[in-house]
Amino acid sequence: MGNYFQPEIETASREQILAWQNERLVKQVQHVWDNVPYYRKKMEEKGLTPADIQGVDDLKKLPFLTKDDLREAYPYGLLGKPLSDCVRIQSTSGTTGKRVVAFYTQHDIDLWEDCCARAIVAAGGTKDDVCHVSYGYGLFTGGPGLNGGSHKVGCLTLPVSSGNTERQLQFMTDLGSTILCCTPSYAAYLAESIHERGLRDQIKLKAGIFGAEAWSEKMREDIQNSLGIKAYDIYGLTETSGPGVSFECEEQTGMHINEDHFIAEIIDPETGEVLPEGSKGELVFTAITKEAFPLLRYRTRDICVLTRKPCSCGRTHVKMSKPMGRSDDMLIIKGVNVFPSQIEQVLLEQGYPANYQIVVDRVNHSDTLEVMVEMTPENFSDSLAKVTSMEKKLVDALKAMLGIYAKVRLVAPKTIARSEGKAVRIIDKRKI
Ligand code: DLL
Repeated sequence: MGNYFQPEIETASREQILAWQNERLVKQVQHVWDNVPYYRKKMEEKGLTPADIQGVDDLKKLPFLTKDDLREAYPYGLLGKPLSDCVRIQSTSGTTGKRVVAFYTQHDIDLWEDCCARAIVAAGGTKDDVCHVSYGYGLFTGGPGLNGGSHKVGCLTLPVSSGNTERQLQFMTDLGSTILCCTPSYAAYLAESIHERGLRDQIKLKAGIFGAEAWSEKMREDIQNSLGIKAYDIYGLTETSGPGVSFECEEQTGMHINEDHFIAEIIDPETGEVLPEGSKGELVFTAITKEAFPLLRYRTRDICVLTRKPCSCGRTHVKMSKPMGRSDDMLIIKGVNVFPSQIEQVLLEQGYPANYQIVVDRVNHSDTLEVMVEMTPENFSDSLAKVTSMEKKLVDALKAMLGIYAKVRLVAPKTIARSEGKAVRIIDKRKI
Protein backbone atom coordinates (compact mmCIF):
# COMPACT_ATOMS: atom_id res chain seq x y z
CA MET A 1 0.00 0.00 0.00
CA GLY A 2 1.12 3.49 -0.78
CA ASN A 3 2.23 6.51 1.18
CA TYR A 4 -0.39 9.21 1.46
CA PHE A 5 -0.34 12.86 2.41
CA GLN A 6 -4.10 12.98 2.98
CA PRO A 7 -5.19 9.32 3.24
CA GLU A 8 -8.83 9.99 4.07
CA ILE A 9 -9.14 11.94 0.82
CA GLU A 10 -6.79 9.98 -1.42
CA THR A 11 -8.40 6.62 -0.63
CA ALA A 12 -11.99 7.82 -0.23
CA SER A 13 -14.73 5.67 -1.77
CA ARG A 14 -16.11 6.56 -5.19
CA GLU A 15 -19.42 7.51 -3.53
CA GLN A 16 -17.65 9.87 -1.15
CA ILE A 17 -15.68 11.49 -3.97
CA LEU A 18 -18.87 11.94 -5.99
CA ALA A 19 -20.63 13.45 -2.98
CA TRP A 20 -17.80 16.00 -2.59
CA GLN A 21 -17.86 16.75 -6.29
CA ASN A 22 -21.63 17.24 -6.42
CA GLU A 23 -21.64 19.59 -3.47
CA ARG A 24 -18.59 21.58 -4.54
CA LEU A 25 -19.69 21.88 -8.15
CA VAL A 26 -23.06 23.37 -7.20
CA LYS A 27 -21.29 25.87 -4.92
CA GLN A 28 -18.68 26.69 -7.53
CA VAL A 29 -21.23 27.33 -10.29
CA GLN A 30 -23.02 29.76 -7.98
CA HIS A 31 -19.69 31.44 -7.15
CA VAL A 32 -18.86 31.86 -10.82
CA TRP A 33 -22.37 33.07 -11.69
CA ASP A 34 -22.19 35.68 -8.94
CA ASN A 35 -18.63 36.86 -9.56
CA VAL A 36 -17.52 36.17 -13.13
CA PRO A 37 -19.73 38.09 -15.58
CA TYR A 38 -17.75 36.70 -18.53
CA TYR A 39 -18.83 33.13 -17.74
CA ARG A 40 -22.30 34.12 -16.55
CA LYS A 41 -22.89 35.55 -20.02
CA LYS A 42 -21.80 32.26 -21.57
CA MET A 43 -24.27 30.41 -19.33
CA GLU A 44 -27.05 32.86 -20.18
CA GLU A 45 -26.39 32.35 -23.88
CA LYS A 46 -27.20 28.68 -23.31
CA GLY A 47 -30.27 29.57 -21.28
CA LEU A 48 -28.70 28.25 -18.07
CA THR A 49 -28.89 29.43 -14.48
CA PRO A 50 -27.14 27.87 -11.46
CA ALA A 51 -30.37 25.98 -10.70
CA ASP A 52 -29.74 23.84 -13.81
CA ILE A 53 -26.58 22.40 -12.28
CA GLN A 54 -27.50 20.05 -9.47
CA GLY A 55 -24.41 17.85 -9.63
CA VAL A 56 -21.77 16.17 -11.78
CA ASP A 57 -24.40 14.65 -14.10
CA ASP A 58 -25.35 18.17 -15.19
CA LEU A 59 -21.77 19.23 -15.90
CA LYS A 60 -22.12 18.53 -19.62
CA LYS A 61 -24.73 21.29 -19.91
CA LEU A 62 -22.14 23.96 -19.06
CA PRO A 63 -20.25 25.84 -21.78
CA PHE A 64 -16.56 25.15 -22.33
CA LEU A 65 -13.78 27.61 -21.64
CA THR A 66 -10.78 27.68 -23.97
CA LYS A 67 -7.43 29.42 -24.19
CA ASP A 68 -9.12 31.90 -26.54
CA ASP A 69 -11.54 32.83 -23.75
CA LEU A 70 -8.57 33.36 -21.45
CA ARG A 71 -7.00 35.67 -24.00
CA GLU A 72 -10.21 37.56 -24.56
CA ALA A 73 -10.79 37.97 -20.85
CA TYR A 74 -7.12 38.88 -20.17
CA PRO A 75 -6.12 39.99 -17.62
CA TYR A 76 -8.96 40.24 -15.09
CA GLY A 77 -12.06 38.97 -16.92
CA LEU A 78 -12.18 35.56 -15.26
CA LEU A 79 -11.35 36.66 -11.75
CA GLY A 80 -13.64 35.17 -9.14
CA LYS A 81 -12.43 37.29 -6.23
CA PRO A 82 -11.58 40.96 -5.79
CA LEU A 83 -7.93 41.65 -6.54
CA SER A 84 -7.48 42.70 -2.94
CA ASP A 85 -8.19 39.08 -1.91
CA CYS A 86 -5.57 37.71 -4.33
CA VAL A 87 -2.03 37.20 -3.13
CA ARG A 88 -0.23 35.77 -6.18
CA ILE A 89 -0.19 35.50 -9.93
CA GLN A 90 1.60 32.89 -12.02
CA SER A 91 1.82 32.77 -15.77
CA THR A 92 2.51 30.46 -18.69
CA SER A 93 5.67 30.58 -20.71
CA GLY A 94 3.85 32.03 -23.75
CA THR A 95 4.64 35.61 -24.74
CA THR A 96 2.46 38.65 -25.45
CA GLY A 97 -0.96 37.74 -26.72
CA LYS A 98 -0.55 34.10 -25.71
CA ARG A 99 0.21 34.61 -22.06
CA VAL A 100 -2.16 33.10 -19.51
CA VAL A 101 -2.22 34.79 -16.13
CA ALA A 102 -3.70 32.83 -13.22
CA PHE A 103 -4.66 34.37 -9.89
CA TYR A 104 -4.57 32.83 -6.41
CA THR A 105 -5.99 33.62 -3.02
CA GLN A 106 -4.06 32.33 -0.02
CA HIS A 107 -6.60 29.50 0.18
CA ASP A 108 -5.95 28.59 -3.48
CA ILE A 109 -2.21 28.42 -2.79
CA ASP A 110 -2.82 26.27 0.24
CA LEU A 111 -4.86 23.72 -1.73
CA TRP A 112 -2.42 23.78 -4.65
CA GLU A 113 0.46 23.05 -2.27
CA ASP A 114 -1.54 20.16 -0.77
CA CYS A 115 -1.79 18.68 -4.28
CA CYS A 116 1.97 18.99 -4.77
CA ALA A 117 2.58 17.53 -1.31
CA ARG A 118 0.48 14.50 -2.30
CA ALA A 119 2.75 14.05 -5.32
CA ILE A 120 5.90 14.22 -3.22
CA VAL A 121 4.59 11.74 -0.65
CA ALA A 122 3.43 9.40 -3.42
CA ALA A 123 7.03 9.45 -4.67
CA GLY A 124 8.15 8.29 -1.22
CA GLY A 125 8.88 11.75 0.21
CA THR A 126 8.92 12.29 3.99
CA LYS A 127 10.11 15.02 6.34
CA ASP A 128 13.54 13.38 6.31
CA ASP A 129 14.05 14.06 2.61
CA VAL A 130 16.07 16.76 0.92
CA CYS A 131 13.88 17.98 -1.92
CA HIS A 132 15.89 19.60 -4.71
CA VAL A 133 13.60 21.78 -6.81
CA SER A 134 15.14 22.54 -10.19
CA TYR A 135 11.96 23.67 -11.94
CA GLY A 136 12.07 27.33 -12.86
CA TYR A 137 10.92 29.74 -10.15
CA GLY A 138 9.12 33.00 -10.90
CA LEU A 139 6.09 33.20 -13.13
CA PHE A 140 6.33 29.51 -14.11
CA THR A 141 4.32 27.34 -11.72
CA GLY A 142 6.82 24.46 -11.49
CA GLY A 143 9.22 25.91 -8.90
CA PRO A 144 6.68 27.60 -6.61
CA GLY A 145 4.28 24.62 -6.70
CA LEU A 146 6.77 21.90 -5.79
CA ASN A 147 8.49 24.24 -3.35
CA GLY A 148 5.22 24.74 -1.45
CA GLY A 149 4.44 21.02 -1.55
CA SER A 150 7.88 20.17 -0.24
CA HIS A 151 7.43 22.57 2.71
CA LYS A 152 4.11 20.94 3.54
CA VAL A 153 5.69 17.49 3.61
CA GLY A 154 8.40 18.93 5.84
CA CYS A 155 11.30 18.10 3.53
CA LEU A 156 14.40 20.23 3.62
CA THR A 157 13.65 22.25 0.49
CA LEU A 158 16.37 23.38 -1.87
CA PRO A 159 14.93 26.09 -4.15
CA VAL A 160 17.76 25.78 -6.68
CA SER A 161 15.63 26.69 -9.72
CA SER A 162 16.78 25.71 -13.22
CA GLY A 163 20.16 26.26 -14.88
CA ASN A 164 23.69 26.56 -13.54
CA THR A 165 24.57 22.88 -13.65
CA GLU A 166 27.71 23.24 -11.52
CA ARG A 167 25.69 24.75 -8.70
CA GLN A 168 23.01 22.06 -9.05
CA LEU A 169 25.59 19.32 -8.71
CA GLN A 170 27.36 20.98 -5.84
CA PHE A 171 24.17 21.29 -3.78
CA MET A 172 23.13 17.81 -4.76
CA THR A 173 26.37 16.26 -3.54
CA ASP A 174 27.11 18.57 -0.57
CA LEU A 175 23.59 18.55 0.88
CA GLY A 176 22.61 15.04 -0.13
CA SER A 177 19.49 15.77 -2.21
CA THR A 178 17.19 12.74 -2.17
CA ILE A 179 14.30 13.92 -4.39
CA LEU A 180 14.83 15.79 -7.63
CA CYS A 181 12.00 17.88 -9.12
CA CYS A 182 12.54 19.20 -12.65
CA THR A 183 11.55 18.62 -16.26
CA PRO A 184 12.47 15.16 -17.55
CA SER A 185 14.79 16.66 -20.15
CA TYR A 186 16.66 18.57 -17.48
CA ALA A 187 16.85 15.41 -15.36
CA ALA A 188 18.42 13.58 -18.30
CA TYR A 189 20.91 16.41 -18.77
CA LEU A 190 21.80 16.44 -15.08
CA ALA A 191 22.23 12.65 -15.18
CA GLU A 192 24.65 13.00 -18.06
CA SER A 193 26.58 15.73 -16.27
CA ILE A 194 26.79 13.60 -13.11
CA HIS A 195 28.31 10.74 -15.09
CA GLU A 196 30.70 12.99 -17.00
CA ARG A 197 32.08 14.33 -13.72
CA GLY A 198 32.26 10.90 -12.09
CA LEU A 199 29.86 11.98 -9.32
CA ARG A 200 27.49 9.01 -9.48
CA ASP A 201 28.76 7.61 -6.16
CA GLN A 202 28.35 10.94 -4.42
CA ILE A 203 24.66 11.49 -5.08
CA LYS A 204 21.93 10.22 -2.77
CA LEU A 205 18.91 10.71 -5.02
CA LYS A 206 16.15 8.11 -4.62
CA ALA A 207 13.27 9.65 -6.57
CA GLY A 208 12.49 12.20 -9.26
CA ILE A 209 9.24 14.09 -9.89
CA PHE A 210 9.29 15.04 -13.52
CA GLY A 211 6.68 16.80 -15.64
CA ALA A 212 5.71 19.94 -17.59
CA GLU A 213 6.50 18.25 -20.89
CA ALA A 214 5.94 14.95 -22.64
CA TRP A 215 8.37 12.13 -21.93
CA SER A 216 8.42 8.52 -23.00
CA GLU A 217 8.71 5.27 -21.04
CA LYS A 218 12.13 4.81 -22.66
CA MET A 219 13.22 8.14 -21.24
CA ARG A 220 11.92 7.09 -17.82
CA GLU A 221 13.95 3.88 -18.04
CA ASP A 222 17.11 5.75 -19.06
CA ILE A 223 16.83 8.31 -16.25
CA GLN A 224 15.99 5.65 -13.66
CA ASN A 225 18.94 3.49 -14.67
CA SER A 226 21.35 6.34 -14.98
CA LEU A 227 20.58 7.90 -11.59
CA GLY A 228 19.45 4.78 -9.73
CA ILE A 229 16.13 6.40 -8.81
CA LYS A 230 12.43 5.87 -9.35
CA ALA A 231 11.06 8.53 -11.72
CA TYR A 232 7.46 9.76 -11.21
CA ASP A 233 5.37 11.75 -13.63
CA ILE A 234 3.50 14.89 -12.54
CA TYR A 235 1.02 16.90 -14.57
CA GLY A 236 -0.71 20.23 -14.39
CA LEU A 237 -1.18 23.53 -16.13
CA THR A 238 -1.08 27.15 -15.10
CA GLU A 239 -4.82 27.53 -15.69
CA THR A 240 -5.60 24.89 -13.05
CA SER A 241 -3.00 26.27 -10.54
CA GLY A 242 0.06 24.42 -11.84
CA PRO A 243 1.71 21.05 -11.17
CA GLY A 244 -0.12 18.59 -8.96
CA VAL A 245 -3.45 18.32 -10.76
CA SER A 246 -2.36 14.71 -11.12
CA PHE A 247 0.67 12.66 -10.15
CA GLU A 248 2.02 9.15 -10.31
CA CYS A 249 2.18 6.68 -7.46
CA GLU A 250 4.54 3.73 -7.04
CA GLU A 251 2.64 1.74 -9.69
CA GLN A 252 3.82 4.21 -12.35
CA THR A 253 0.89 3.43 -14.63
CA GLY A 254 -0.77 6.81 -15.02
CA MET A 255 -1.40 9.83 -12.84
CA HIS A 256 -4.09 10.05 -10.14
CA ILE A 257 -6.16 13.20 -10.64
CA ASN A 258 -6.96 15.06 -7.42
CA GLU A 259 -10.69 14.56 -7.81
CA ASP A 260 -11.61 16.42 -4.65
CA HIS A 261 -10.41 19.56 -6.45
CA PHE A 262 -10.92 18.81 -10.14
CA ILE A 263 -13.60 17.05 -12.15
CA ALA A 264 -12.08 15.52 -15.27
CA GLU A 265 -13.91 14.77 -18.52
CA ILE A 266 -12.73 13.40 -21.85
CA ILE A 267 -14.36 14.93 -24.90
CA ASP A 268 -14.19 14.54 -28.63
CA PRO A 269 -12.08 17.58 -29.62
CA GLU A 270 -14.05 18.02 -32.85
CA THR A 271 -17.62 17.78 -31.55
CA GLY A 272 -17.23 18.55 -27.85
CA GLU A 273 -19.20 15.40 -27.02
CA VAL A 274 -18.32 13.74 -23.68
CA LEU A 275 -16.75 10.32 -24.30
CA PRO A 276 -17.12 7.21 -22.13
CA GLU A 277 -14.37 6.10 -19.74
CA GLY A 278 -11.44 4.54 -21.54
CA SER A 279 -11.84 6.66 -24.68
CA LYS A 280 -9.01 8.72 -26.01
CA GLY A 281 -9.87 12.40 -26.27
CA GLU A 282 -9.28 15.91 -25.00
CA LEU A 283 -9.00 16.37 -21.26
CA VAL A 284 -11.34 18.97 -19.74
CA PHE A 285 -11.09 20.16 -16.15
CA THR A 286 -13.56 21.85 -13.85
CA ALA A 287 -11.92 23.35 -10.78
CA ILE A 288 -14.36 22.94 -7.89
CA THR A 289 -12.38 24.47 -5.04
CA LYS A 290 -10.48 27.33 -6.63
CA GLU A 291 -11.62 30.81 -5.57
CA ALA A 292 -9.65 33.39 -7.56
CA PHE A 293 -9.49 31.65 -10.93
CA PRO A 294 -12.42 29.24 -10.92
CA LEU A 295 -12.39 27.78 -14.42
CA LEU A 296 -15.36 25.60 -15.37
CA ARG A 297 -14.99 23.02 -18.17
CA TYR A 298 -11.59 24.26 -19.26
CA ARG A 299 -10.33 22.56 -22.43
CA THR A 300 -6.70 21.63 -21.85
CA ARG A 301 -6.04 20.55 -25.46
CA ASP A 302 -4.14 17.58 -24.02
CA ILE A 303 -5.16 14.24 -25.50
CA CYS A 304 -5.46 11.52 -22.82
CA VAL A 305 -7.32 8.46 -21.59
CA LEU A 306 -8.89 8.15 -18.12
CA THR A 307 -9.17 4.90 -16.19
CA ARG A 308 -10.82 3.84 -12.94
CA LYS A 309 -9.11 0.47 -12.79
CA PRO A 310 -8.24 -0.13 -9.09
CA CYS A 311 -4.67 0.83 -8.30
CA SER A 312 -2.38 -1.25 -6.10
CA CYS A 313 -1.36 1.87 -4.16
CA GLY A 314 -4.86 2.07 -2.69
CA ARG A 315 -5.68 5.48 -4.16
CA THR A 316 -9.19 5.67 -5.52
CA HIS A 317 -8.89 8.81 -7.61
CA VAL A 318 -9.19 8.37 -11.37
CA LYS A 319 -5.96 7.99 -13.34
CA MET A 320 -5.03 9.80 -16.55
CA SER A 321 -2.56 8.47 -19.07
CA LYS A 322 0.45 10.51 -20.06
CA PRO A 323 -0.75 13.17 -22.51
CA MET A 324 -0.45 11.61 -25.97
CA GLY A 325 -0.44 14.82 -27.93
CA ARG A 326 -2.36 18.05 -28.27
CA SER A 327 -5.43 19.05 -30.20
CA ASP A 328 -3.95 22.46 -31.08
CA ASP A 329 -0.64 23.36 -32.65
CA MET A 330 1.16 24.33 -29.45
CA LEU A 331 4.60 22.77 -29.14
CA ILE A 332 6.30 22.26 -25.82
CA ILE A 333 10.03 22.69 -26.32
CA LYS A 334 12.32 22.42 -23.30
CA GLY A 335 9.24 22.93 -21.16
CA VAL A 336 8.39 26.21 -22.89
CA ASN A 337 5.08 26.62 -24.72
CA VAL A 338 5.77 27.64 -28.31
CA PHE A 339 3.14 28.52 -30.88
CA PRO A 340 4.26 28.35 -34.53
CA SER A 341 2.40 31.62 -35.08
CA GLN A 342 4.91 33.36 -32.78
CA ILE A 343 7.78 32.18 -34.99
CA GLU A 344 5.93 33.27 -38.11
CA GLN A 345 5.35 36.71 -36.59
CA VAL A 346 9.11 37.17 -36.00
CA LEU A 347 9.99 36.04 -39.51
CA LEU A 348 7.48 38.37 -41.12
CA GLU A 349 8.54 41.29 -38.91
CA GLN A 350 12.12 40.74 -40.03
CA GLY A 351 11.09 40.87 -43.68
CA TYR A 352 11.26 37.17 -44.55
CA PRO A 353 8.65 35.41 -46.67
CA ALA A 354 6.28 32.99 -44.93
CA ASN A 355 8.16 30.04 -46.39
CA TYR A 356 9.63 28.36 -43.41
CA GLN A 357 9.81 25.08 -41.62
CA ILE A 358 10.14 24.40 -37.90
CA VAL A 359 12.08 21.26 -37.01
CA VAL A 360 11.88 19.99 -33.45
CA ASP A 361 14.01 17.07 -32.37
CA ARG A 362 15.29 15.48 -29.20
CA VAL A 363 19.03 14.90 -28.97
CA ASN A 364 20.41 13.20 -25.85
CA HIS A 365 17.04 13.70 -24.13
CA SER A 366 17.13 17.44 -24.77
CA ASP A 367 14.79 19.24 -27.16
CA THR A 368 16.23 21.14 -30.12
CA LEU A 369 14.49 23.73 -32.24
CA GLU A 370 15.59 24.68 -35.74
CA VAL A 371 13.91 27.24 -37.95
CA MET A 372 14.61 27.00 -41.66
CA VAL A 373 13.57 30.04 -43.62
CA GLU A 374 13.94 31.02 -47.23
CA MET A 375 15.85 34.15 -48.08
CA THR A 376 14.33 36.67 -50.44
CA PRO A 377 15.87 36.56 -53.96
CA GLU A 378 17.56 39.92 -53.18
CA ASN A 379 19.22 38.61 -50.02
CA PHE A 380 20.28 35.40 -51.66
CA SER A 381 23.17 37.08 -53.47
CA ASP A 382 24.53 38.60 -50.25
CA SER A 383 27.96 37.69 -48.92
CA LEU A 384 28.42 34.85 -46.42
CA ALA A 385 29.28 37.38 -43.70
CA LYS A 386 26.02 39.24 -44.32
CA VAL A 387 24.00 35.99 -44.24
CA THR A 388 25.67 34.97 -40.96
CA SER A 389 24.79 38.30 -39.42
CA MET A 390 21.18 38.01 -40.66
CA GLU A 391 20.97 34.58 -39.05
CA LYS A 392 22.30 35.95 -35.79
CA LYS A 393 19.74 38.78 -35.83
CA LEU A 394 16.97 36.25 -36.32
CA VAL A 395 18.27 34.01 -33.51
CA ASP A 396 18.15 37.03 -31.18
CA ALA A 397 14.65 38.04 -32.26
CA LEU A 398 13.36 34.48 -31.81
CA LYS A 399 15.00 34.27 -28.38
CA ALA A 400 13.29 37.52 -27.39
CA MET A 401 9.91 36.21 -28.55
CA LEU A 402 10.09 32.60 -27.34
CA GLY A 403 12.54 32.76 -24.47
CA ILE A 404 14.54 29.82 -25.86
CA TYR A 405 17.35 29.34 -28.38
CA ALA A 406 16.38 28.39 -31.91
CA LYS A 407 18.99 27.46 -34.46
CA VAL A 408 18.33 29.42 -37.65
CA ARG A 409 19.18 28.25 -41.14
CA LEU A 410 18.67 30.62 -44.05
CA VAL A 411 18.14 28.64 -47.23
CA ALA A 412 17.89 29.54 -50.92
CA PRO A 413 14.56 30.77 -52.31
CA LYS A 414 12.16 27.95 -53.27
CA THR A 415 14.11 25.31 -51.33
CA ILE A 416 11.38 24.45 -48.86
CA ALA A 417 8.93 21.99 -50.40
CA ARG A 418 5.55 23.51 -51.23
CA SER A 419 2.46 21.58 -50.30
CA GLU A 420 -0.74 21.28 -52.25
CA GLY A 421 -2.84 21.22 -49.15
CA LYS A 422 -1.96 22.64 -45.76
CA ALA A 423 1.67 23.75 -45.61
CA VAL A 424 3.87 21.39 -43.63
CA ARG A 425 5.37 23.93 -41.30
CA ILE A 426 6.23 21.71 -38.36
CA ILE A 427 8.34 18.61 -38.35
CA ASP A 428 8.40 17.15 -34.86
CA LYS A 429 10.89 14.30 -34.90
CA ARG A 430 10.61 13.56 -31.19
CA LYS A 431 9.46 10.03 -30.58
CA ILE A 432 7.24 10.35 -27.57
O1 DLL B 1 3.84 22.87 -17.20
C1 DLL B 1 2.85 23.00 -15.00
C2 DLL B 1 3.78 21.96 -14.52
C3 DLL B 1 4.97 22.32 -13.90
C4 DLL B 1 3.46 20.61 -14.65
C5 DLL B 1 5.82 21.35 -13.41
C6 DLL B 1 4.30 19.62 -14.14
C7 DLL B 1 5.49 19.99 -13.52
P1 DLL B 1 2.14 25.13 -18.26
O2 DLL B 1 3.44 25.82 -18.51
O3 DLL B 1 0.92 25.96 -18.21
O4 DLL B 1 2.15 24.39 -16.86
O5 DLL B 1 1.99 23.99 -19.35
C8 DLL B 1 0.90 23.11 -19.30
O6 DLL B 1 2.24 21.35 -20.26
O7 DLL B 1 -1.26 21.45 -20.92
C9 DLL B 1 0.60 19.86 -21.06
O8 DLL B 1 0.48 20.02 -22.46
C10 DLL B 1 2.06 20.00 -20.66
N1 DLL B 1 2.38 19.10 -19.53
C11 DLL B 1 2.39 19.40 -18.22
N2 DLL B 1 2.75 18.30 -17.50
C12 DLL B 1 2.96 17.30 -18.39
C13 DLL B 1 3.35 15.94 -18.28
C14 DLL B 1 3.03 23.39 -16.47
N3 DLL B 1 3.62 15.36 -17.12
C15 DLL B 1 1.02 22.08 -20.41
N4 DLL B 1 3.44 15.22 -19.44
C16 DLL B 1 -0.06 21.02 -20.34
C17 DLL B 1 3.18 15.77 -20.64
C18 DLL B 1 2.72 17.82 -19.70
N5 DLL B 1 2.83 17.06 -20.80
